[in-house]
Parts: sequence; structure tokens; C-alpha cells
Amino acid sequence: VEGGDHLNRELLYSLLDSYLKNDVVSIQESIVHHVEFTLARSRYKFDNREAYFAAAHSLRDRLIERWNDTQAWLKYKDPKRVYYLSMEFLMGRTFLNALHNLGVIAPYQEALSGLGYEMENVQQAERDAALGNGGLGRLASCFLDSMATLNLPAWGYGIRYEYGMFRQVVSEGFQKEQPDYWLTFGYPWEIERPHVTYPVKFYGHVSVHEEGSDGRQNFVWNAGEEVTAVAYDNPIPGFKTPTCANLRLWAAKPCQEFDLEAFNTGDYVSSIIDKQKAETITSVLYPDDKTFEGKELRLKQQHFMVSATLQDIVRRYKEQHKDFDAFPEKVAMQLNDTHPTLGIPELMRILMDENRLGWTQSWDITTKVFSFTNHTVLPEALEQWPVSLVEKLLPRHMQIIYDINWRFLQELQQNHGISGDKLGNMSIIVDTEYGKMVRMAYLALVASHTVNGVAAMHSKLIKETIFKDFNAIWPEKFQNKTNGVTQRRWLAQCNPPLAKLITDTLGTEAWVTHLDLLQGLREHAEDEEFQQKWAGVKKEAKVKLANMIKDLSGDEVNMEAIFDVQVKRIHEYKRQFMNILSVVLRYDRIKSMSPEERKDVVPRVVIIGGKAAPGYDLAKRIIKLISAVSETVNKDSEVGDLLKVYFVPDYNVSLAEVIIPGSDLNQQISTAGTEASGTSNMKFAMNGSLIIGTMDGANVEIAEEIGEENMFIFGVDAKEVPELREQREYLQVDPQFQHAVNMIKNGHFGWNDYFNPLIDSVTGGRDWYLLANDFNSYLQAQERVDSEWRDKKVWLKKSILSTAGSGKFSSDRTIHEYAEDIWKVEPQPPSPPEGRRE
Ligand code: 475
Repeated sequence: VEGGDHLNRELLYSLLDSYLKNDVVSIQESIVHHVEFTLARSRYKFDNREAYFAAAHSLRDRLIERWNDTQAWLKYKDPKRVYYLSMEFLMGRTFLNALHNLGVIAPYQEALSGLGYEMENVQQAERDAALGNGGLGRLASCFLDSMATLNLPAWGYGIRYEYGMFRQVVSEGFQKEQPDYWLTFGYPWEIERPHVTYPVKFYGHVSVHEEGSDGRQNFVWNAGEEVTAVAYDNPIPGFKTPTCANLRLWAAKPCQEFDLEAFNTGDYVSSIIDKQKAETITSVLYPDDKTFEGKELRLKQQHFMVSATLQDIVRRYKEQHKDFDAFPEKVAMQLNDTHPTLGIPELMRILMDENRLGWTQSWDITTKVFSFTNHTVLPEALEQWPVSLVEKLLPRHMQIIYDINWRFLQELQQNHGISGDKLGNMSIIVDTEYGKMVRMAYLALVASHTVNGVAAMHSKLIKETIFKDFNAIWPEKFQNKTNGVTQRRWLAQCNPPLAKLITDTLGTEAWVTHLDLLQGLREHAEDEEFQQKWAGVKKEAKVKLANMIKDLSGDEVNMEAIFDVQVKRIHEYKRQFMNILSVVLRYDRIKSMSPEERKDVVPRVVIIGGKAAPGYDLAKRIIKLISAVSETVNKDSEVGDLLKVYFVPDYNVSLAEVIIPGSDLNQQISTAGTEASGTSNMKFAMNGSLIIGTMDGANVEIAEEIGEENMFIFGVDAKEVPELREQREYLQVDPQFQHAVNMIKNGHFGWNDYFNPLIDSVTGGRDWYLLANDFNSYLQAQERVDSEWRDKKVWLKKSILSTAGSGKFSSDRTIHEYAEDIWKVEPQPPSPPEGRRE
């Protein structure tokens, strides 16, 4: 439908009228049809995986209908659209989400069971689409769900990596990375668009031509390499709305026309092999979150993604507009961190070199369409590309970046009276010991009309630290947009018993789109009958998590224990090491107790999961330490089921959907000022899990919403951190911290030499993340956890209040704010006349 020219209202209505039927028999027919004609299997005998693929194709048909209708509707209305540019989308599974958002779980369940298949088993056949590292990529996926649900005219753009986030195997306690070739059996949720292709150029040189009577300079980029970007569309259904948004992912293919003479040099086979290199651009997701690596292939990926995306956006705009005057009224683009920042010089190049606009007009347009989100203040994550590399790969872009910088520095001097060191500090291009670098965050800042942080504290911090000088000249550019998560996936779909209890209690299902309604649970928080029901649904979720632990360890865990969870990427600043040190102390304490004393111990099951970047040595040692402690503790018969420790391998979206609902307590214990927001904290709160955490990132706002008294807050404030870091060497080390460290050092868990670098990182005046400093306060918070667990009513009340107070953290709220304050886009619900739909 995209590209259809003569759409009028009548044609649209007839399109909107043509829905496939969703009664059980129609669904069964469509499933069996796909078994026979899509999978080419016998319709009398197919296994769970084939049932999954057939059911997925049947559902995909229904998504495609909505996708076509939505896109036709938008083309007809031509509203301002928003494009979310991200190098990562951590989608997880799609089947249940699509069923739920289309409102067809029940008929599909019945259809499948009538054919002899259990929905649960069929679902398990789906592999995660893991095209992201962690928080940033999962946020992008939650945002797509909310944009579709809010009927926004929105598309996501990214890369169709052939290998997603690596699969983590833990062997003898060591992380091993295995390739995630997720496309093995095909991916039923994408629509290949072999005709939606664009050339993407690399290398070569730029020539200048004087043109016309005004002697205007005209730049021509003669590329040295060209590849083709092919579109793959992934329909994103909104919840109970006909709107179906689009996630367009690009794959690299060899370019047909380019360099044809290579084939005529006689070496036909080598020419083919050379061409294959094109595909390597989109082969693999870089698995480091937060360490900038500076690899050429990564820069190629970034340019590949934004170049194809901008060509696509400009083409779509030009189909309906004769000039670029209205571009800023029709297009908004959000940069998910600095990774897509090359889109800025690419748009400038397209406007100036390919559409003959002048600098002033091109810059005016560019600065009206881009906005940018920062996700971290850690200096090692900030992207700085060597000028020499950018120059080699993208010679024309480097010229444009120089020009942007030159004009920016002029402006600083003339309009802001800035000179000398200060001028150099703000320059997009900086001279370092490794040569000249392009500071991507500065480029993004200069060209964006708005920059935002991802939680109130983080947005305040970026103004005071990494972007201080920019805040001084452009305070109006800075905003906060506190993160959120989609309650469809993270409550309704992953925790049906709790969802049902909430719906029954509130007397409405409206919380699925209006999460603030959860406030209505407050009045029931102390009602004993309700508490018993709450305990019942929590137990159901705990049983699922216990089954998962049984599958991985063979152990039957104590259901009366606190299920204490820390799941997130392994990083020093997230302080998994501090968690395990407190586990070591707990173990030691239990060991020193008499059998009588042990009767009073509150049993714990400690669950830790997360991936270490393959090159992050200390993070890998932390995994080994957790495994070593786990091995010693779990086989100690004296400790029994008072304490168990599990490292869950290959933590991913699908495991999170089991782990989060099943937890009683979750750890959000980063050094204050380091975690930009966190988003699992929100998912845990929604599912009634209590937070033990620091006043960092979104924890601060969660405490405002659910009440500090319903959390276990500890540790220093962010404002004390810089000074404490200064004083680290001279601070008195907490004796309990020292004791726990010594147990590891002395080989209590084996492998002591291997743990030395870890121990060194937190002792001897190092301890950048202040583990020793926060340790005592952490232990006290843990004491409070135990004592409040003993009083079931107190705990249940807090659990209910956690869910009740989590309404703010819906990504619907976040996206509504982006739409109003940054993008200025409006909902476009497809609206046929009464009675024509369904
Ligand atoms: C923050 N990823 C969380 C979350 O806003 C926050 C960096 C470089 C390359 C690839 N990935 C990254 C991140 O920086 C990232 O995931 N940041 C996270 O973004 C969403 O909730 O606090 O750490």
C-alpha cells in the first residue's frame, strides 16, 4: 500500500473493512493452511515448533492487514511523523505479545488445543530476537509498543543483525560466548521488502565543482565502496487499537551495479567473494554495553543504518511534497544515544549535495528535526571517533562535521563571548594523545533542538557534569524524560494471575492502557483477605521461578525463602560484587551459629544473572566469583536451605519474564550517580517485588511514588560521591567488608589467585564505586529486609503498595511526554465510520 497513489476515503474504508476472522474455526483453518502451504509439512503430523511457525504465520497475516491499513491511513492523513533511530531493539519474543495486543489469546489457545497443541509449549518454540545489549535496547522496544498503543504516527529504524546478543554459557563458572544465529529456522514476524533498497556508500574521495553564475560549490562524493540496504519490516501492533506501527530493520546486501568491471578482470570467483564482504556489515551486534571500542566495522554499521534510514525518510517526504519547506513540520527524529549521530551530517549531505539546498536552509531544517537522548554519564561509554577514521570512511561527512564545528565555534565567540580553553573544551573536534577525535555527543548536542536524560536525577547530572558548558549557553535545550516500561509485556503478559487479580479488584482492565489506575490498589493494601489473594498469586509466580531453578540446578528450593534477585549486565558500577560479598558474610554468619540460633534465620534464595561484555575482564571474574560462592554454599549441608545462591546463565528477555514476577526482593544497588535510570526496577515494582537500593537513577522517583518506607534504601547520596572518591585512600575500611574480602582472598571458595584483580579493584584506596563505603549501610538494609519478611502482613502490604505506586513508570507516560514536549506529534487513530470495523 505504501506508494499507492490514489487513496481516497472510500478506498480506505474498504481496506479497513477486510479483516480476517478471529473465530476459532477460521484460526484453525489458517493454521492448518500454513502448515501445509507455508511450511510444506503434513497437515496431519506436525510438532510444537511447526505448530508455532504455522500459528505465527496465521497471526502475521492479521498483523499485515493492520499494518497495511495503518500505513495507508497515515499516507492519506500525512501528519507529522516521528522516527526512532536506534542501533538496538531488544524485542524478545513476539507471539504472546501479538496475541495479547490483538485481543486473540483465547481463540488461539482454543484453536491450538483443538488441534492437539498446548499454547504454553507452542510459545516455548519461539526464539528471542535479541538485537540489543540491555537497558537501551529494551527501552527502544518498550517505546515501540507504547507508540503503537497511543496511535502515534511512529516508525522505528535499526539493523537486522544476523547474530544477536551472544548466548552465555557458564562452564565451570566461566562465561563462554556462543553465537546467536537467531534466523536458523526463519523469522516469521518480518516482511522482507526486496524492492525497498538504497545504496550506501563508503570510502573514496570528494571532488568540488564550481557551478552556475554564482560560482556555488558543488561537492561530489565518489565512493570507493557501495553496498545495498534492504528493508525488513516488523509490524508492531498496538494494544486493542487498529494501529500497527513499523520497525524497519536494514540488512546489507552486495550492490549489483557498483564496480561491475571487477567481474570482467577474469577473476570471477574472487569478485563474488569480495562482494560477500558487504553482508558482514550487518552480521553481528557489538556486545559491549558502555565501553567505547572505536572499531571501523561499528562505524560502518552506524553509517549504514542512518544512511538507509534518511534516504527512506526523505524519499517518503518527497513523494508528497514538492520542496523541503515543510520537512520540519512533517518529520521528527529521535537519536537513541549517540550511536545514530552520523544521521546529522548525512541529512546535511542529502539536502545540500543531492537536493541543492544551501547550508543555511539545510542547517535550519536539520536542527529542527533531530533530538537526542543520553543514557549514561560513564566517561568510557562516550563515543569519540578518530578524525582519521571518519575521514577515510566518510570523507564528505568529515568535511561537513568540520563546517558544523567551525560555525559553532564562531557562534560561541561572537554570541557568547567564549574563547581560549573554554572554546577548546566545547569543540566537537578535540586533539588527544591518540590524535584528533570527533566527540559524537557534542555533535548531537549542537545539531539537536532538545537533549534529554532518562530519569530526573540523571537529567540534572548531565547538566552539571558532561554537558555543563552547553547547559550554560542553551539551558532551554535540556529536558528530562523519565524512562518507563510497557505494562503489557511486563505485567499483563508475563504475570497473568496478578493481572487478573488487579483487574478483578479494580473492576476494570483499563490499567493495561492507564497504569495510574493501579493507585486504586492502595485502599486494599491492609485488607487481609486481599493480602491472602496477593500472596497466592505471588506464590504461583514463585513456583514458576522455582521450576526454572530446578531445571538448571536440579535443586528444589525452599518456597518460604525470600527470592532475592539481581539481574542486569555485569558491571563494576552495578556492584554485583557488593551483593556477593554480603552473601559471603551471611554464609559465614550461618556457619558460626548454633542449631538453635539457625532456627531464627530467614531463608534466602539469591539469584544473580547477567552477561559480561566479552572483553570486560573484571566482569567475567565477578561471574566466576558468584559461581564459586554458589558452589560452596549450595553443597554445605550445615547451611541447608537457609541460603542458596544461583547464577542464572544467559539472562535475556524471556527469562526476565519468569524471574521478575517470581521475585520477592530485587537489588538496584549501583553507586549513587552512576545508573542513569534503570528499567528493571520499574518491572519489579509493578510485579510487587520490593527494592533494596540506592538513591540512584529512577529509584529516586520510584521512592517518591511508592514511598521510601516501602523500600530498603541505603548508601550515600550522589552529591557525596565526588568527595568520598577523593578521600578513598584515607577512609576507615568497614571490618565486615574486610572480613568478607579476606574469606575470598584466603581461598574459602577456591580460585583465590583468580580473584585477586577483583579484590585489588576495591581495596588499597582504589574502590572507585565505593563498595567498602556503602557496605555497612547495605548490611543494615539487608537486616531490615529479614526482619520485615518475618511479619508477612507488613511485607504483603509493601508488596501491594509497590505495584500500586508503579503507575508513573509506564512507557505510555514516557512516550506521551516525548510526543508532547519534544516531537510535537499527535495520535492518528485510524477512524472509519461507525460499524465498518469488526
Ligand atoms: C542505562 N548501552 C540504564 C537504560 O535508558 C538506563 C552503550 C553503548 C553501546 C551499546 N549499548 C549501550 C547503554 O548505554 C545503556 O544500556 N544504558 C542504559 O540505558 C535506558 O535505564 O540506566 O545504563
